Amino acid sequence: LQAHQIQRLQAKWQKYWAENDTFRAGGAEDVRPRKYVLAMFPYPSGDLHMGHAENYLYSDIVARFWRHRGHNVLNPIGWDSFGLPAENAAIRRGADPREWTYQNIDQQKASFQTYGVSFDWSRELHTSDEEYYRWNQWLFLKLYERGLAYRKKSPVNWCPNDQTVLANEQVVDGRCERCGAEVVKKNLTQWYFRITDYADRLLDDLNQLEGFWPHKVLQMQRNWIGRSVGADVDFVIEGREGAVTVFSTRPDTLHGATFMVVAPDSDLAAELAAGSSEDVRIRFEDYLTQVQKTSEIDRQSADRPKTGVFLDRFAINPVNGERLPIWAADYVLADYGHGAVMAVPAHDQRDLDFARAFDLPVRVVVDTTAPITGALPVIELDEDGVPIEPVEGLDDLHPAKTGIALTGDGRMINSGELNGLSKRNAIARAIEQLEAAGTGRAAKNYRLRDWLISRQRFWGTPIPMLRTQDGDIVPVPEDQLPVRLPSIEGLDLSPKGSSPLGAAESWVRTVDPATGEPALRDPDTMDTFVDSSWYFLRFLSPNSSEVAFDLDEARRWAPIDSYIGGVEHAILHLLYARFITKVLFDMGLIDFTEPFSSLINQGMVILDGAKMSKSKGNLVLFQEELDAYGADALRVGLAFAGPVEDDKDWKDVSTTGAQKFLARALRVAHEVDSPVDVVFDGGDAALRRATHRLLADAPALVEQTKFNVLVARLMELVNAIRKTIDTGAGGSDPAVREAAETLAVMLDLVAPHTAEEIWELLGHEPSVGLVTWRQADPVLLVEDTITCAVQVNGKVRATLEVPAKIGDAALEALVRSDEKVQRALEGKEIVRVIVRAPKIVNFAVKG
Ligand code: ANZ
Repeated sequence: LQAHQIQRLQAKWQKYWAENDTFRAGGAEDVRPRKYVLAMFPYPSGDLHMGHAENYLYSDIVARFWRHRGHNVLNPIGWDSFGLPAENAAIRRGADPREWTYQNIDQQKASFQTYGVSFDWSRELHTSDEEYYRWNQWLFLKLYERGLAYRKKSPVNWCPNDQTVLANEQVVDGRCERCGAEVVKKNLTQWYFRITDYADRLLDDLNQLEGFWPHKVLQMQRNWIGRSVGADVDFVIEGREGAVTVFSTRPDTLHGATFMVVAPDSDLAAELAAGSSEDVRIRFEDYLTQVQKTSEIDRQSADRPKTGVFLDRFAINPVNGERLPIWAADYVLADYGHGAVMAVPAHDQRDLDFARAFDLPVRVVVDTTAPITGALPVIELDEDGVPIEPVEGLDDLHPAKTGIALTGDGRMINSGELNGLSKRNAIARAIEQLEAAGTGRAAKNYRLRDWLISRQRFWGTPIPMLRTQDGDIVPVPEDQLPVRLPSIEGLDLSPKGSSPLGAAESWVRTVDPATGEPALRDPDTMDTFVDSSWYFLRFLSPNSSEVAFDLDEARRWAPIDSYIGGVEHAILHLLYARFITKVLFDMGLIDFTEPFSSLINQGMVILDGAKMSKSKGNLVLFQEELDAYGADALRVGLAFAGPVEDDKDWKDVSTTGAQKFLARALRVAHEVDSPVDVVFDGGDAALRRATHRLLADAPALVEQTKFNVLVARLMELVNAIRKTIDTGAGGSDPAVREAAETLAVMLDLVAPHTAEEIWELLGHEPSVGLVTWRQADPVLLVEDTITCAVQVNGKVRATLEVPAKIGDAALEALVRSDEKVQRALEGKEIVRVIVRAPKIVNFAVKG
C-alpha cells in the first residue's frame, strides 16, 4: 500500500468510530460484565513519543480484547496537565502555562486519534481544569477533617543562589546540581498527608496483589514502606532528666552495645552538647555545619569514611549498667526511629566502621559459627550459661580484626540469661526482659515518611486553606470551592522559594467566611501526585458538578481491572493512589481497598541499547513514523518486537515488515470468494484446524500479555490462508472465509483499521471491534498425528501414531512404553537410541 492509501484507510475508519461513538462504554442499563482498562494518563509535554505509542497500544489491545469477549469496556483518557514542565516552559517564553499545556493536549489528542486508540472520548478530563481541581481541594478538605492533612515546619534543601527548594536528587556533594552553590537547609512550614498512618495496610495489602502485579514492583513498594520490627530501649543519661529511647532491630545484642550515637542534626544532640564543655560545644557546632551540607543519600552511603564528635556525655545500658560514651555522627539520621542508636559494633557494620575509626571497644555477643539448625542448643553451657568449650573459629572472625561485622544468625554469648539462644529467640526474650523491667518495649519503624504536598509553584491546585487575622489556619468551606487560580498577569513565576501566588495580592487577600474578617490564602499549590492519586475515579463521572465521583458508578466499574504504565511509577504514584483509595474506603465512599487489580509495566523503547531522549538527539519521532508507515504498521511492529515488559530496541521494530504483513492480510481478504452465510463445515480441514487452534489459544495469549506471540500466530494464519487459496480449493473454500473472518476479529487488537477494512471486504457491517470472538470447535482441536517408525538395529519393528509436534524426549518415552516395542527389545542391551522426532526412533542393541 502507498502512504496515501494508508492515510485514506485510516481516515475512513477513524471517522466512522468518531461518528458512531463506537468505543463509548455502556451505561448502567448495559447488562454485560464490565472491564475497566486504564493506561496511566499522559503528561502533556510536547507530542506523544514512542513510549506513549507502546503504553497506549498495550492498553488498547487489552480494551479491545475484552470487547471481543462480550464485555462492556471502559477505556478512558485524560491529561495530567498541572506541573513543573509547563511552568518552566512558561518561564522560558514569558507565556501562560495554560496556553502551552492546552496546545500540547490538542496535539496529543490528535495523535491518539490517528493512532486508532479505542478510547471513550466522552470522559476526557484535564487535571488543570477547575472542574477537576476543585475535587482535589475537596479531597484535601476531607483529609483535613480526618486529621490526615497537617502543617509542619521542616527543613528543605535550599539553594541560596537560585533561590529555590531542591529535591534530594538535585543535591550533589552538598552543592546545587544546577549552579554549584552550596546547598543549605531552610525551614519551611508546609502541608503533609499522613500516609504513615496507613503504612501497615499499605504493606500488608500488597500480599493480595502477588501474582497480579509485577513482583519487582511489589518489592519496591515493600522496601519504600520499609517496615522494621524490633524494640524501643530506654537509656538513662547521666546528668539528664529523662531517658533517651533508641530503636533497635537487634535488642538481643544489648550486651554488645559499647557506645551510643545520636544524629548531629537532632534536638537531642544539640541539648547534649549544650550540657557539655565549651570545647565540645565548639567542635559539635563545626561538625553540625559540615553535616548540614551533606545530603541524606550521602549520609546513608556505606562506604563514606565515618565522621563524628564525642559529646563527653554517658548513657547507662539498662541490661548491665555499663556506661556508654555518647557520640554525634552523621550516619545516624535525625528523622528515623528516635534519631539515636545503641551502637553494637560487633554485629552492625556501620557501628563497626565507626568503632574502628575512633578506637571504641568491640564485643561479640553472637557466636555466628555455632549451628542454629535443630531444636536444641548445640553449644554446651555451664550453670552460668557460659559455653563449656571455648568457641572455636570465632577468634579469627573477630570483627575488631577483620573489619567485618557478624550480622548472621548464631548462638548468644556474653549475654547473661540470653546465652545459648538463637538470634530469633533471643530477640523475643530480650523484649520480654525489657518490658518486665520497664526499660523497653516491642516497636516498629517505617522508612515511609509523611507525604509533603506543598509546592511553591503556580501551575497546580491551590490549597484551600486560609490564615485568619488571629493567625488561625481554617479551611475554605466546601461550598466555596473551587479556589481558582488567579490570572498570570503581573506574576513572576521564576523560582524563589515562595509561591508566585503570594504576589497575587488581590487573590491572596480574601475574607474569612466564618467571621467576615480579612484572611489570607495559602499561596502554595499541591503536588501533582495528588491529582493523579484519584483520577481513575473521576473518569466514572467526569462531568459531575455534584460529586467527585458517583458511588454507584464506582461500585459498577472499580477497581480497575488492568492498569498499564511505566515502571517509573512503581513507587510514588502507585503508593499515593493506594493510600487515597484506602482513605476513601474508610470514608465509606468506595467498597474496595486496592485500586488496581492487575498491573502491567511495559519496557522502554530504546535505540541501539540506549534510552531515547531529546538531549541525546537519538529520538525516533512518533509522528514521523506514523506518517511514514501508518498507525497499524507501527502498532503491529511494536507489538511484535518482543515481550511487553522487555525493553524494545527500535532496531528490532520492523514497521516495513508489519506493512507487508498487513498488505498480505488485505490481499487474502480480497480473494475470499464465498457467500457471507456459507456453512464452514465442508472446508479444507487443515485450515479449519489452524483457525480453531488460534480461536482456542488467543484468549490465554492476550490475558498473559503475550501480544508478540499473538501477532506471530496471526502471521501464520495469513500464510495458511494463502496456501489454501493457492494450492487448495481456492478463495471459494468456506474454510478460507472462516479463517479470514477470524483473522479480522483478532487483527483488530493490533491493527484496527486494517481489521475493519477486511471485515467490510468480507461483506460485514462495521464495527469489527464489537464482534464477539467465536468459540473453538473442540472436534477441530484434536491434535494432528503422524506415523512414527520404530526400528531395532535399522529394521522396522513397530509403527506408532504420535502427535506431529512431539519432541525427541517425549517421543522416546512414548515409544519405550509401547508394548510391541518392549517385546522387540526384550532381553537385549540397548547401546544407543537415535531419535528423529516425530518420524523415526532407532534402537541400537546387543544380544
Ligand atoms: C542495635 C543494632 C545491633 C542494630 C545490630 C542493628 C544491628 P532498619 O532495619 O533499617 O530499620 N538505627 C536506628 N535508628 C537509626 C537512625 N536514626 N539512623 C541510623 N540508624 C539507625 O535498621 C534499624 C537499625 O538501624 C537499628 O537496630 C539501629 O541499629 C539502627 F547488630 O540497633 B540497630
